[in-house]
Amino acid sequence: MTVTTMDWNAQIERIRAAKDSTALDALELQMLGRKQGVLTDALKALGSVPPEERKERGRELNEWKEKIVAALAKRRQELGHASLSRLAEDDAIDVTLSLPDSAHASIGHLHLIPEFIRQIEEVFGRMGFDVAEGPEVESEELNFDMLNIPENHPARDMQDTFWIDELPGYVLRTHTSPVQIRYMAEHTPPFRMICPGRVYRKDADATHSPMFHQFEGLMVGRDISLAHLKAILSTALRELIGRDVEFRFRTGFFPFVEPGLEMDMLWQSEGDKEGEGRWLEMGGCGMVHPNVLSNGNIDPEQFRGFAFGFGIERLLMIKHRIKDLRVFYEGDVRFLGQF
Ligand code: FA5
Repeated sequence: MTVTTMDWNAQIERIRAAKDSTALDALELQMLGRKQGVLTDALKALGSVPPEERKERGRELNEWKEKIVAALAKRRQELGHASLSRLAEDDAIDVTLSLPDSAHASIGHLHLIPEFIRQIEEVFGRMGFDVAEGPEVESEELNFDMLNIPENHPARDMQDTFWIDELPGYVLRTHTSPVQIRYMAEHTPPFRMICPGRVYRKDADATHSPMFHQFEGLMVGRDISLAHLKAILSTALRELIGRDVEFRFRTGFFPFVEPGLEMDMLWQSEGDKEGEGRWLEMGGCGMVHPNVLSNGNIDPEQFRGFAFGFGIERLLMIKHRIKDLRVFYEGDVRFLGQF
């Protein structure tokens, strides 16, 4: 193979003129490719050059190879810089540009229910409560039986259950209390947990919604008493409402606690002229019934615990002085945007 000086200069010119890195890669392959590169072939062909010329030809070819490698590297760098500077131009963001109507360019935020759930998790989390979850389609067994509510017991009617025709034995959970059983079965006392979530009942008026939210609480240990329950609830609820709201405990019946209590908060909107206001029920609570501890594989001779279940919408009604909970679900941004 005869390789003239002119040939190599022309190749170097082609490298310098390469438009982009794809063209450059193709040139590199043509010249230095292991199988068909012209320079590689020329070096291989040195063997057939007469011995007296071989040394000189070899030196020459190696010089060209160095020049070609250097030209490729240089062009590659130039093209790299070119594409980076093009990127910088194309992607430039003008941070001073004002939006067409900046008054409406506000950033969204969470709906007040999930936001309140986060606060609940934070407040109880600081008191060492774990956050648990449970399914919304729940077995009748966990929603009722394991909670000491036997079949045909009137307590089943108290909760206006949605039954599922296609799935006998299952209901849309009427409360978050079945998560007590689920949690007890998987954890060894002492423990404390809360479980916020959606629940369902055939109920609809200004203070009742067919889908609403509750949060359950459960604390089990060797020496847990009603005093712990009251202390924890009073502290947490005051913090969640954000002001010193008036509340009261009164006795209440739930088959899964003994004794059982209900908690009400004074429901008085600003401007209410009624004077003494009204009490709105926030939730139920009490000492976990021994049968329920046994159903959760916990020995009631060794451990005691308290449980509570509160309505999230109801707490928000008190917190923001809202009279009708249906506004939570209407999706009216004039209402939601206030929080
Ligand atoms: C229960 O659901 C019990 N599981 C609570 C409990 C847990 C008691 C642990 C003892 C131990 P109740 O049915 O009262 O209880 O409901 C609890 C709260 O949910 C009510 O006080 C109320 O705040 C809220 N609530 C009930 N029904 C509705 C509804 N349809 N819409 C909005 N909130 C509701």
